[in-house]
This record gives sequence, structure tokens and C-alpha cells, in this order.
Amino acid sequence: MSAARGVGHGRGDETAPDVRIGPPKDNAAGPEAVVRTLVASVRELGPLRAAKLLTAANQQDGFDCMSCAWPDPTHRSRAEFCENGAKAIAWEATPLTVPRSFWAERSLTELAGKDEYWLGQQGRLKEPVHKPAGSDHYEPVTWERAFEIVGDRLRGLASPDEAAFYTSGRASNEAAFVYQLFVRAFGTNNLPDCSNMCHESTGTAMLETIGIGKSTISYEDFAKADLVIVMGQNPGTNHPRMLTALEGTKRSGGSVVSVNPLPEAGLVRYRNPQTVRGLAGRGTEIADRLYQVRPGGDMALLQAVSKRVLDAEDAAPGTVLDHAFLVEHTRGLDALRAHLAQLDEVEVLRATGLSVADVDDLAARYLAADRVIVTWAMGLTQQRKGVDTIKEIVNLLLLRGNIGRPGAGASPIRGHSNVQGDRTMGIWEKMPDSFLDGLEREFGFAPPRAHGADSVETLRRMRDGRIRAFVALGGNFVGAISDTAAAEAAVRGTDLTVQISTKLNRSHAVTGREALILPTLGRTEIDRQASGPQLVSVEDSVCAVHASRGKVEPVGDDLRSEVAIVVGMARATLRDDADDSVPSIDWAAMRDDYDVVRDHVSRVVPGFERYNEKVRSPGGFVLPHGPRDSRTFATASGRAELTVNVLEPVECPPGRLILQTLRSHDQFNTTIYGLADRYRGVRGGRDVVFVSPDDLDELGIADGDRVDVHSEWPGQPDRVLANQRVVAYPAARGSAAAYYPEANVLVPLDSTAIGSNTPVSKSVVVRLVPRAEPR
Ligand SMILES: Nc1nc2c(c(=O)[nH]1)N[C@H]1C(S)=C(S)[C@@H](COP(=O)(O)OP(=O)(O)OC[C@H]3O[C@@H](n4cnc5c(=O)[nH]c(N)nc54)[C@H](O)[C@@H]3O)O[C@H]1N2
Ligand SMILES: Nc1nc2c(c(=O)[nH]1)N[C@H]1C(S)=C(S)[C@@H](COP(=O)(O)OP(=O)(O)OC[C@H]3O[C@@H](n4cnc5c(=O)[nH]c(N)nc54)[C@H](O)[C@@H]3O)O[C@H]1N2
Ligand code: SF4
Ligand SMILES: [Mo]
Repeated sequence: MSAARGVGHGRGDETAPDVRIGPPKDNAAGPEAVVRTLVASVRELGPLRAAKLLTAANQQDGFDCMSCAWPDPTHRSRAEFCENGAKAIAWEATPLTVPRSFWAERSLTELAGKDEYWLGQQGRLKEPVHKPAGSDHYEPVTWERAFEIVGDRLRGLASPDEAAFYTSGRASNEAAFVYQLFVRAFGTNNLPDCSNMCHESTGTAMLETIGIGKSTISYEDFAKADLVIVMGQNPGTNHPRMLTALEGTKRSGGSVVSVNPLPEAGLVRYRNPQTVRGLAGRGTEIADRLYQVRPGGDMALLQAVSKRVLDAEDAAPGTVLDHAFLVEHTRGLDALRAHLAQLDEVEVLRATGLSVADVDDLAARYLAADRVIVTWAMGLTQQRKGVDTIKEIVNLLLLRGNIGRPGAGASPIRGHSNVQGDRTMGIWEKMPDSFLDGLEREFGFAPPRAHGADSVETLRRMRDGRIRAFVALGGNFVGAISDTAAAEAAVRGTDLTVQISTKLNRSHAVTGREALILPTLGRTEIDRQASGPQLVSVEDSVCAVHASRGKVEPVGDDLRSEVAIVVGMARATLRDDADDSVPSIDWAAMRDDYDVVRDHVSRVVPGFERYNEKVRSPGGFVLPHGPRDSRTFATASGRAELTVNVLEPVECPPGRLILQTLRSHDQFNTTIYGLADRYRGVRGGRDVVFVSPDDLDELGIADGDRVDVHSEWPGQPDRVLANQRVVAYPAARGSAAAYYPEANVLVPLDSTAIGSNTPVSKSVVVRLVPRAEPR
């Protein structure tokens, strides 16, 4: 397959697509969102199923919205969901299923030519299927046979390290815990996950500086903050109910600013669909200022602001920094001060694309605010210097004691609804020894200690023939990771791929020589096991753990829960009849009653004591968090670390742009709900590249032109995303944007963040090449 095709994009070189462009919107949500939510869910689900599900979403006896990891307020209203939550629910709970005849009718070759939108539209998977080696078709298979194949092939590997076990962040705590237990009992730490492509830079930076990789605030802190700085995040689309929290900041007198190359709709103006003001009025202006930073310029901006804070302290000693906090709880102030004294302001302006007045303005706001929260998402983490950028957030906050007190803190906003919980449960290729010791004590076997492969490393090892079997608990690994062509070649080189999934995606079409699809229950569905209906639990972005109970009948009789599937694989793989080294674990007991899983967790993972009791209390419970609760920092020094980080701005050669790959309003990661991006004015297609009108003038390209986007990486041939429509858009100068996952083809596998190995999906050096024959 040629690199130019992108993900399932045969479309690129065919007849003219009919993408239509209108003006971007300045407001998010409002009545249109409510109507769209209801119409779409009723159309997909029917009125009864829709009513049952929407009223149970995010309620204490209902299920947790499976879309993003935004937390719930303590006091919930009757309708605690948003337009995009409703889309996720409708997508999962659709009664449409893939018929048995599908597998004989459609070859893998044919499926590989379809795009993600088409694949997702085929409905829910409802029976296990197997693609034998050498065949171009899946065929239905019994669960017993499917497990036997998994067990057989895994046991046949030369070493457990020849297998990798991926997790996407929708898996429940219970499924994740049982899964990592199976993988470690099997004998490897090869547990790559979506977090490797997502907030890994956050975890790395925060663990090193404050001793824990999770948000230091609670939901209620938003209403207490004087200033919230939203960096590299598009909440109006990706965490829609965050706008309600930010509205809370505004209404209690605080201010909100956005640092982003794009003016994202919800941050400009928000019309809360749950208030009369939001429905009838113009809504609330959320962001008081947009600092339209050049991609990758955040680190320079943060350093420049910290420098101004230190300068202000020099001008009025004793009045600016939180000396008591710094002395008692931190280390490294002198080194930071010395480092920032050398900061090259010319370099800062070049890196940020901002004016001195902009930088001064942000610094003045920071200095004027007693309580400051910084939140961020992918605009910061998916950068080459993502880890250092987040360390600079920590520096800035520490200088004025903005951690561990009300209305202040560092708040990464997680992506998948349980990606944070999965990590807590041990889904990580390098879990600390303390966790592994806990497993050893509880289960009586010696877990492997050598660190395993993360997502990018898994692909490299597949490419090199060192990983031969791949199991995925959810997600769409090949569709989500960088460098599509390289990724697909690597996956096709493996012996076996196994996908535990709800719906079809690219990873079912691009497989190892042999492949299995194991269909699973979604979170909306009632999960019945031997002991009765089960509940599962999840952890949100602010460390609150709560229960989720399915509400509707499963779409098929032969679906199994994720826990049951993992147990099936474990029992087929880890047979202890002949071999003393195989731990004896009562897998069936965990499958039959998830309380048994939670009892194990309560003895292995700190903070989960009395898990079964606490998860059943209304609203669940909040995990302990040293910096948030008591300003204690579990770093090597026992203090929060102010760090010195060397600036290395993204270089952009003349005639090139820095391209970011981002989400439309109508998708969840690789799941494409529809072909519109309403807030950005795009309808009917996704093959667009957004560029500022001034850059287009300079490049001699016009709005509406068709271009091939070439990505450049030293020593390698160009990667190409063919035939995109250019959209003149109010983007930062020198930047461009295109949609993920189609644009993943442009991100080189070797382009990863220093320290976290996260693909650099937000800074790709590209050149726009006008199509030879414009249409
Ligand atoms: N509806 C919906 N909800 C989702 C998802 C979804 O796909 N759909 N995905 C979920 C997941 S897994 C995640 S991780 C989150 C993702 O949530 P976001 O991080 O909001 O997602 P992106 O679309 O990648 O948007 C990145 C934002 O960063 C900005 N940006 C890009 N480069 C830079 C930069 O260099 N500096 C700054 N300051 N900003 C930059 C972009 O303009 C954009 O606003 O959302 C979660 N929620
Ligand atoms: N270029 C570029 N690449 C990126 C990003 C980017 O911004 N730009 N973002 C990155 C980020 S932040 C992330 S998180 C990753 C996402 O990577 P993944 O998490 O691997 O991808 P998703 O698209 O979220 O996975 C969707 C699939 O999960 C399955 N699924 C849905 N619900 C369930 C369930 O309840 N159980 C099970 N077992 N399966 C289910 C369905 O089959 C669905 O097709 O992509 C990363 N890749
Ligand atoms: S904000 Fe996120 S978790 Fe909450 S309802 Fe919307 S999509 Fe679901
Ligand atoms: Mo993510």
C-alpha cells in the first residue's frame, strides 16, 4: 500500500469529494446541540432505548459516559450528558449488528479499502470470528475454539516477550486489572496502551516533578479559581461539559484564557444548554483572551511567564513568590532562577509567534490571580518537548504555591473515559516495583520486572520480527498510531492479532497472518455473570472512582464481557497441569463475581481499601493524592522539583508549515460519527487542511485549492496525504491543521516526544504541493 493513501482513503485520488466550507462558529452548544443530540439518539436507538440511556448517563445508579474522562459534579442534574456523550452512547448502543453473512461476503482486502466511517457504520459485532492464516475471510468460530487458538499460539511463542497486549482507555478497572494480571502471569510487561500516544508526556513530567501523574484539583476547584489557563485543548468538542465548569469560573468572578493556535468555538462563547441564558441568550464568553501560539511554542511562553514572575519578585522582594511554600516543599529555585535569567526573549517571540505585549499580558494575569489552574491536553503532550513543556507548567504553578490549595493546581484533562483508571490498575509497560510486589504478595507468583514495550516500541519490534502476537483490549491500534503505512506493514508481519471490540475498525482489516475478533459488551449493556448483574468502575480525570451499571439488554446473546473474555484467554493460556511455574489463580471466581476482582485490587493498589463498599457509596470515592491533599510529594527528594529545561523550538524551514493533527466535532478518535465539523464550518467531508490566509498568500495557494500534503523527515522519502482541500482559517501563522486519523500517515514513527516516546502528532513539518490538475 502506498504511503499516500492514508487510513482507508482510497477516496483521496478518486472523484471530487463534496466537502463544503462555511464560516467557523464563535459559540458552542446552545439549542442546536440539544436538538442534534435528541434527534440523533432517537434515530439511532429508538425513543425507548434513547430515553432509558440518556437519563441514566452519568447518574449515580447509571453508567459512566464512555466518551471522555471529564468528571461529574457532586451535585448532578437530571441531564448530565452532552452532545458528544450522546453520540458515543448512540454509537455503542445501536441495535444494528453485523450479520453472519457479512463475513463470507466481505473479504479482508475489501474491508481494508473501506474508511473508518464505513466500518463503524456496519453495526455492533456479535459473534467471535477467526481468520485462518492464508485466508482472506473471517469465519464464525465458537468462543471455546477462539480461546483455544489464543492459548495455543501464545504458548507456542519462544518467549512471552514475543507478545504484546494493548489496552484502549475505555476498559473498566475490573477488566484492566484482570488483563494485566493475565499478561504478567503469562510473563511479560509488554502492555502498550493508548496513553502512550496521549497523556504519557504528562505522566512522565508530573511523576518526576510532583511524584504523581494525575490532576491535583477536584471538580469544585474550577469555581474557586481566579484564573484558569486552558492550554492545547479543545473542550467544546472533546470535553464538552468542561465548559459548564469554566462557566462556573466566570460566574464566580474568575477569568479563563486559552493558549491555542486556533480560536476554538466553545472557548470563545458557550451557550449552556441547561440554562435559559444559554438557550435563549448569546451565552457566556468563556475565554477572556486567546494567545494564538505557534505550535510547540508553549514551552517558551511558559518560561517567559515564569521569568516575569521572578522579575516581579526581584522588583518587590518578598511579595510575589510563595516563599514559605517554596522553602518547605520544593527544590531547585536557584537553578531555575539562574536558567531563566538567560532566557533569550527574541527566541521566545520567534518560538511563540506572540508579541511582547501578549507575553506581558499573560504574566500580568498570572501575577494578579491568587488561585490559578492550568489545564491541558494533546496540544501540549504530543510535542517533541511535551514532557519539558509540562514541567514548565509545574514550575510556573510552584513559584506562587498554586498546588495543593483550593482553586489552584495542575490539571491534565484525560481523553478516554477510563484511561486514568487503567493505569492505576497496572496497565503500563513500566509499573513500579511497589505495584509488582503487591501482585506477588496477593497472587503468589513472581511478575516479570524488566520494563516492556510501549506503543511505538511495539511497532518497532513487530517490524523487526521480535513481537509476533498482538492482543488488543479495545481500541484501534493500527488506526490510531503514527506512520500508518509503516504501522500497517508491521502489523501484517505478525503471526496473530486478536481484537476485543464492540465495532469494526481498521485494526480488524489490517491484521496478522491469523486473526481473531472477540466481540464484547459495551458499557451501556447489562453484564450478567453467575452471581448476577455486575457493576464495573472507572476513574475520571480528577481521581474520582465510581460505579457504572449497564442499563439495556445486550445487542446479541453471544457477547461476553471484557472480564469474561480476558478470563477465557487466561484459562486457555495459563494451564498449570504440567508446569509448576504457572501461577494458580482462580480466574473463574473473578469472572463470576467482579467483587472478587475488587477484593484483590483492594489488597494490591493503595487507595482501594474497602473498594467494594466504597464503590457502592453514592458518587463513589476519591483516591488519595499527596500534592492535592497535604502538599506531600513522593519524589526522590520528597519535595516538588523545580526543573531546568532547555528550550529547543520547533524549526520550520522556509516555505513549510507546522501541521497538527486534531479531532473534528464529529468523531471519537478513530471512530467517525459523521463528516461534519460544525464549529469549524466544515460539512460533508474530512479531507481538509486549515491554513491562515496570510500564509496562503505567501505560498501562492488559494482557499479551495487542492493540495497534496508532504511531510518531511530527515533522510526519508516524503510521506504524503493526497488531495486535501485548503481551507483559509484563522490559524496561527506558520501552522496548519488536518484531521486525525487520516493525517497519521504524515507522522513519522521516529518522531516522538523526548522522555515519553509519544508520537509528535501536533508538530509535523509539511509542504503543501498544489495538485497538478486542479479540479
Ligand atoms: N468528542 C470527542 N471527545 C473526545 C475525543 C474525541 O475524539 N471526540 N477524544 C478523547 C481523547 S482520547 C483525548 S486525548 C481528548 C483530546 O482532547 P484535545 O486535546 O482537546 O483534542 P485535539 O483535537 O487533539 O485538540 C488539540 C488542541 O490543541 C491545540 N493545539 C495543537 N497544537 C498546539 C500547540 O502547539 N500548542 C497549543 N497550546 N495548542 C495546540 C489544537 O488547536 C486543539 O485545540 O479528547 C477526548 N474526548
Ligand atoms: N495523529 C494523531 N494520532 C493520534 C492522536 C492525535 O491527536 N493525532 N491521538 C492519540 C490519542 S490521544 C489516543 S487516546 C489514541 C486512541 O487510540 P485507541 O484508543 O486505540 O483508538 P479508539 O479510536 O479510541 O478506539 C476505538 C475502537 O475501540 C473499540 N471499542 C469501543 N468501545 C469499546 C468497549 O467498550 N470495549 C472494547 N473492548 N472495545 C471498544 C471499537 O472497536 C472502536 O472502533 O490515538 C492517538 N493517535
Ligand atoms: S463531557 Fe465527556 S463524559 Fe461528560 S457527557 Fe460529555 S462526552 Fe460524556
Ligand atoms: Mo487520548
